[in-house]
Amino acid sequence: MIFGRRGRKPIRIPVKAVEQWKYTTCNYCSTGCAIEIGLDAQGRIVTSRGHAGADVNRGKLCIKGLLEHELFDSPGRGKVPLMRNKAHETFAPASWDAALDRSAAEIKRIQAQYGRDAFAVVSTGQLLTEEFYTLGKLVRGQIGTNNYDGNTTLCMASAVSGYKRSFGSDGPPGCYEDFEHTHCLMAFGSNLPEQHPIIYWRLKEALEKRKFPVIVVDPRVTMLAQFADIHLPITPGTDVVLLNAMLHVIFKDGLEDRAYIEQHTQGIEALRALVMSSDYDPVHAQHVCGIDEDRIRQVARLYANAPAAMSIWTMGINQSTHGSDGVVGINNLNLVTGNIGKPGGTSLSITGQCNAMGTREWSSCSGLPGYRALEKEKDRKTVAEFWGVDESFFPKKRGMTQTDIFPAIEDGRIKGLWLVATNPMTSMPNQPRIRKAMEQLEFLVVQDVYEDVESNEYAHVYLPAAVWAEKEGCHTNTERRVNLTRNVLKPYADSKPDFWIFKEMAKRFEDRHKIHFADRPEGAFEEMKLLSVGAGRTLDISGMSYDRIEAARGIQWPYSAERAAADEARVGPAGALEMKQRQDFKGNPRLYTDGVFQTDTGRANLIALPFIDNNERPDAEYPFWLNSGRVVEHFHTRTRTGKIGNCNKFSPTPYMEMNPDAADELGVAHGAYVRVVSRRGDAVVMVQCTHRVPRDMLFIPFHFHDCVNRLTLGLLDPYSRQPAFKQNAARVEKIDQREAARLNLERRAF
Ligand SMILES: Nc1nc2c(c(=O)[nH]1)N[C@H]1C(S)=C(S)[C@@H](COP(=O)(O)OP(=O)(O)OC[C@H]3O[C@@H](n4cnc5c(=O)[nH]c(N)nc54)[C@H](O)[C@@H]3O)O[C@H]1N2
Ligand SMILES: Nc1nc2c(c(=O)[nH]1)N[C@H]1C(S)=C(S)[C@@H](COP(=O)(O)OP(=O)(O)OC[C@H]3O[C@@H](n4cnc5c(=O)[nH]c(N)nc54)[C@H](O)[C@@H]3O)O[C@H]1N2
Ligand code: SF4
Ligand SMILES: [Mo]
Repeated sequence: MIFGRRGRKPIRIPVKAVEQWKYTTCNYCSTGCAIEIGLDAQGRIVTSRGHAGADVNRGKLCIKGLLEHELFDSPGRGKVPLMRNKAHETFAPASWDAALDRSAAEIKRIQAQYGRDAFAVVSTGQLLTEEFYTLGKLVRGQIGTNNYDGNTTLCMASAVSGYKRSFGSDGPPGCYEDFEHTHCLMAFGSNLPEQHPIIYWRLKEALEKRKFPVIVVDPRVTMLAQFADIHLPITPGTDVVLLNAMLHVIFKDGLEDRAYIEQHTQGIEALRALVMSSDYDPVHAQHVCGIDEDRIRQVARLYANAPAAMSIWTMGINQSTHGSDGVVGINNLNLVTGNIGKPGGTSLSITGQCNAMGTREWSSCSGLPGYRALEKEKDRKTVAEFWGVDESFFPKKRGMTQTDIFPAIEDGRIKGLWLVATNPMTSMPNQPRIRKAMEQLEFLVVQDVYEDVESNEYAHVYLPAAVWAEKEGCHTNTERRVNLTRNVLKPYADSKPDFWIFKEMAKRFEDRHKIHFADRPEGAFEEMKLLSVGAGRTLDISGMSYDRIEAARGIQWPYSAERAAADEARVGPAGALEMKQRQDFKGNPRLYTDGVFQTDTGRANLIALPFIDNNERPDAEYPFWLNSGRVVEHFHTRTRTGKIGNCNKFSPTPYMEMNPDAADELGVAHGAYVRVVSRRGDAVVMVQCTHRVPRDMLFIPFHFHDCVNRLTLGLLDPYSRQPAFKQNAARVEKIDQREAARLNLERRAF
């Protein structure tokens, strides 16, 4: 292939000899891009590309997806299981049998000595859905601890809880296609261009065809804010006040959708009474949320007058002491304006990890598989019968969340922990406290792709896991689209698929319950299909199969067996279809199109949300808001992207955004190292002077170890138990530059 202008020396890109393309889904963020991996004649990976026929990405990928195939043999991967000697001094290679035997024996010892719930399991949003289902079966059906949660408590818990409070069930009701229909889009605390680049591209495409206003609510001038029509630089943690004030204007001007409210909702009186109080009159609310009164009125009118309006949000809402209320507030706004379940009118939580949805649906972390609840007798019975276990083995309500498990380690209620695909040493708030908790564990198993992951420092047993296309199974993305990753290559060295590890562990618990586990992930998927049907269930995947999913490049649930049969009768079997016909297997783009919700009455709940100001706030001693988040090149704790040259090269240094005026005031130069101090600890970072943050705010990406989470407090949301990672107080101190440079070089060891 040759690019370049006539007469100039052309740029040559060597043609790679691809013999075969294999179908996968990206394993980083929740956008859910379809990736094809190219293999040469010897079966070696030579390249990858976005799938042109996939609805989600239509051939596009971001930097992480483009380079993802480089991670299979990246440095630091776990080759064999490791076990620590008794004195916790050395880590030595062990056989799989020895590592699993020891783990099972320690779990049993701890449970016998301290009670079943004294052993906790913390999982993730990174695994395949079939693996989540299998882990749930093992933990709920055999190990029998109720202290089982996922890192989704750091991420999506507020969205889940808000959806349940408003609609009676989890499940984002909209889809990316809504951009094509909407007349007004409001984005709360979501930076699509960096965190979901391909969703951003879908939004840009829609805007190029048809202009509509984009309003961004974020205290930072993010890339998305730069491109917005209106940017609302909100005071951190006060989105609920803005949302209540918008409703105040909507009711005052009579812009609400009365017919929709009357037919499909309940609770309007209490909501109206609260938002009409003087607290939420924009005249007063502006002093709390930092957005001036006229702007609030303008945005409220724009939103309510649009024929269809939609809201999206991510961590700026969820990671807050008002996370769940923020989600309910967004749902209130959309219900009051009749913007649920219609094209371009929706409350769409942009999910985080590639399979954060899969774990919500099938892992049994906070309940039982298929959005079933431990609290409901009928649900406990159905699952107990299906798995062949005694119903009384299930607890009657959910146990601790991840953010409650660590304090319980501190006070001795929990003695043992199994970490599956999560790295709390870097990702949990208040790292000094987490470190102390980890030191106290009698037994810790770490199951991760990388043996150099920080949490492994405290492990007694390390289980090396296979990654991404070394395995086979499904993910569910932000818009409820189930997509497939085919197995492309063998697991690295002696690492094993998580599916295999869970099943091997299950054999060691057969003395409690002998449960049937499917041989292959596809068998587990078939089992999940059976559990997904039932009267009125939204989460129906019974019409899906691996072949249908691959043919359609992903199918959105609900997708029933009847619907699949009708689709096949119309256009033929999945395998034999032309590209155009494949689109007929899409599934359902939207939920609640009939205005019937999953509550007892079928009506959605409108909920009054009084604002309580309970954040740690800047003061004389710690005068800055400390905000944290992400950059495009890195994913989370950098276990993967930190090892991939072209990701790490573009973003190698722990840095901090600081307003140039604030830097001037303190005499801090652009590019200088500083010490940032909070009530929890300190961290050394390089200053990047930028007007992206206001004068009283610092922003630090959380990807680097020993960095921002040494400083964060992480107060919890009362409903979701999700930490407020983004609202903390800190101060900045000057330090010796040579000493700091040395410290940072050491830290860049990879
Ligand atoms: N490149 C890359 N992409 C990713 C990830 C990654 O690590 N790297 N991780 C994935 C995951 S798991 C997730 S959860 C998503 C996260 O995706 P995003 O939530 O979009 O990313 P963040 O940078 O964490 O936070 C978004 C914004 O919230 C703003 N914010 C802070 N406080 C407030 C507030 O009080 N109100 C409002 N309205 N906004 C506020 C911050 O200023 C920040 O700009 O990204 C996913 N995609
Ligand atoms: N200050 C601050 N802190 C934050 C956030 C923030 O915005 N600010 N965001 C929070 C959010 S939204 C999230 S989602 C969390 C993320 O926090 P973590 O879950 O701790 O972060 P990851 O680095 O994704 O950890 C996943 C681990 O799983 C491993 N892994 C990947 N694939 C597999 C697999 O297939 N099998 C196995 N066994 N292991 C695998 C990776 O190597 C990695 O070590 O961080 C939270 N922490
Ligand atoms: S946008 Fe997300 S899913 Fe798509 S390639 Fe990038 S990281 Fe992967
Ligand atoms: Mo996340």
